[in-house]
Amino acid sequence: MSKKTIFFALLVVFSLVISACGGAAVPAADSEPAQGAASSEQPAAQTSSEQPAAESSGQPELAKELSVYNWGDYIDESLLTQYEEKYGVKIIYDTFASNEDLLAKLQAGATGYDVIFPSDYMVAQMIELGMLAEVDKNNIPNLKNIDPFFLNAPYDPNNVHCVPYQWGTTGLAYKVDSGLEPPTSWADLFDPANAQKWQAAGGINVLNDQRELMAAALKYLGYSLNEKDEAKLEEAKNAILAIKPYIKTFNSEDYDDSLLIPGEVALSHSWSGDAAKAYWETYDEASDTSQWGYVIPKEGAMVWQDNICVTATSSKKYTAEHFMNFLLEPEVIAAVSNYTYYANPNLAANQYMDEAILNDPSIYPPKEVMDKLEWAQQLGETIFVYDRLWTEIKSQ
Ligand code: N2P
Repeated sequence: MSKKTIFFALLVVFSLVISACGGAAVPAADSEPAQGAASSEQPAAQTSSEQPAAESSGQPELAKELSVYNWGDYIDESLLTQYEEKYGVKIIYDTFASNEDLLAKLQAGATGYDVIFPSDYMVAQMIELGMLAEVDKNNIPNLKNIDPFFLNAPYDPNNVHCVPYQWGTTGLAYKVDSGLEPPTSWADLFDPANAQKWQAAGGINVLNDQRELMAAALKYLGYSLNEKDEAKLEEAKNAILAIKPYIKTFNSEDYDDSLLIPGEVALSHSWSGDAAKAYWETYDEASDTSQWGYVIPKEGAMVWQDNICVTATSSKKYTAEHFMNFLLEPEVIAAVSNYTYYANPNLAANQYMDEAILNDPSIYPPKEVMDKLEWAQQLGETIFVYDRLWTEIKSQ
């Protein structure tokens, strides 16, 4: 079986598994919405920074600038330069550490951002809060490149607001020469005796991300990562506090480059792509070994999909859609994933992807691993409990 065939077999398995466990995405190629469904295209409003439609093309002109707010280390920034040079649009680029940081920043009144990259559950929450614009799919023809399995997810039916970017899992990255056995369980992080050993072996990093760290602690305790019961959430908080003395860093923005690759920690709560980057950047061809490994703990973990969306406050919706369409070009999104080591759902991009990434089971997990993963749901009012617990965790 060729490497490509293995990849497609894995993708099929992945699709089946996610459907079976009621995952986020519902294959719906035949229920693709009518193009006119997303009909919020504003007539070039007075407030828009875009010029009214030119008679000849029927399209507004591109704005001079576009403000993009993305996760830390989640794109090869030379692609932004490529876009700027090709289309004459200056990209103002800024990054965040977590979905909650993104939400807080927008809720605090930051109205300047046009394009943002929330995960699945945060898309649902932002739609509910009226924070996302509807997109005009006529301006995003590259949507045709997306595997239909990843479209029409329950958090944004018919992709009225967002298009898929990349997806991945959250597990444990470990340094293989730390002298400790590779982790297999969240207890390797949350049992204080184990945490103390990892601290002594080089240190521990956890994601600076309240939903992710609570999810890990909830899984350790045997609960769903969508648990809303306050007593169980308190338990998870206490599990985190019990190992806090052994945590060296809370970093979800540049931990792969600043902590994993240089060997500044021995264990890290980690997203799949960042762990894969550490694996490949420390890979030694001669011995076929790397300094970093990645596991999904046996209790299970989070699987997520990040999306490209336009803010409701953007006055540059056409330019934002134009930029989204650029990111969905097969060569462009392949270059994104070849740089970030995350999986992307763009089928037409596979021919441009590094074989090593397409065939890496820590990036595209096999069925038995996918079976253990859970998608995050939006938690409604429970987010206020999360905010309180997170403040307690960070301040104690
Ligand atoms: C990469 C950020 C991954 C985003 N550094 C996780 N949703």
